[in-house]
Amino acid sequence: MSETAAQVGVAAEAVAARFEELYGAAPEGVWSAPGRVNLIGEHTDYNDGFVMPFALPHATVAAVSRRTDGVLRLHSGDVEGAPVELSLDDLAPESDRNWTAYPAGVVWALREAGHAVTGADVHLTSTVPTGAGLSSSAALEVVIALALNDLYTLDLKGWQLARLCQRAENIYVGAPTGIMDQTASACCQEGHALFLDTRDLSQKQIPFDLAAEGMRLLVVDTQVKHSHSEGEYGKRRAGCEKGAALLGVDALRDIAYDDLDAALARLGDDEEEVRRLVRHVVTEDQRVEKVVALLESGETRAIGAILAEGHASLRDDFRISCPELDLVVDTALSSGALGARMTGGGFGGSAIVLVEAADEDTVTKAVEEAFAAAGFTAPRVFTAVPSAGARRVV
Ligand code: GAF
Repeated sequence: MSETAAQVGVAAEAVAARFEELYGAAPEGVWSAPGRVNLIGEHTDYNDGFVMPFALPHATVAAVSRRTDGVLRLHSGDVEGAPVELSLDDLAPESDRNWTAYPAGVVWALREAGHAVTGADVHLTSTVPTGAGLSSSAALEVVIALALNDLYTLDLKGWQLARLCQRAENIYVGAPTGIMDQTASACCQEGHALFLDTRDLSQKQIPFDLAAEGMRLLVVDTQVKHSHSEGEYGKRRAGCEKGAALLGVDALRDIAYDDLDAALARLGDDEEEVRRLVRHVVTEDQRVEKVVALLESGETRAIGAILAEGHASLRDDFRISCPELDLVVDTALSSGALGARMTGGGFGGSAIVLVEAADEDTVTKAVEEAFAAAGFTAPRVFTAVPSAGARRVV
């Protein structure tokens, strides 16, 4: 058993025991859904483009039982207080600003899609850091969707659960996110990165075992918190949609890289912001395809330069970086990293750093020292190992 599987096993026992204390009977089962990092392909998912996330060992673990009386009881071991009790008939979009909106939103989305979910008792806990750009929200949604899929024998596939979870997040929570995070949590596989076409959700599992090749991927959580229900994410999305409309395509994915210059020239002088957004999305899709090709031909070290290009594009064209993320990337690159970039939605959160295993400590120390010298909160650094997607653990 891998270390990760052992950790989830331990968490599952504790979560089941706490469920029994809270609700007076053992749960019908325990499920786990991971957070993710995105290797490359940022802000491409709501443009029908390509992404390449992999699952983290950090996960949300939930003990769940069915109810038949139209009641949903939700409890988190990470939040003070008694279970929150909701009536399924009262669930309504944007009615809840707490963590409970995510699981309640999934139940709402399932019922709205016609699935006969009649209630549930839930106790959960998570090791996915919140607000760190590592998809704690998706892990919370997907673990509930998978548990209810199994318990109510809905027979939905991972990608279908991801779509329902995205709907919960977009409509119920009110955050206009794409489909990457939920699909990553539902569909990733241990030892692989997921090459996902977000237009039709076709997928390819790409072997991604850096340890075997003498490398590491560090995640640097800058501790700068962010939230996608705040306005900047939505503004970027609206800007991309405007770009697609001005260029007469369904989505920016439809602009071929070779046609980019001509497309940019067609945008008016007063569309400088849209021009930058379009350039990021079209070049980022191409970076994903380049990374896939390099990994498939065994040239893993060469992806480092593409990660760094991706960061520059997110910083200068998409304008969603921040001083802490830039400091991680600049320091990592100047202290010997093969590549580095911000990951996730931006405006804070985490960066990833590709290093030779032998350079891991030097690069980590350089980043920590640079943060101290800049007067920033100390970052949290860990090594990311591509881990399993959502699954039943008990
Ligand atoms: C966030 C969103 F939830 C994703 O859908 C995606 O757009 C990402 O930001 C940026 O690539 O994680």
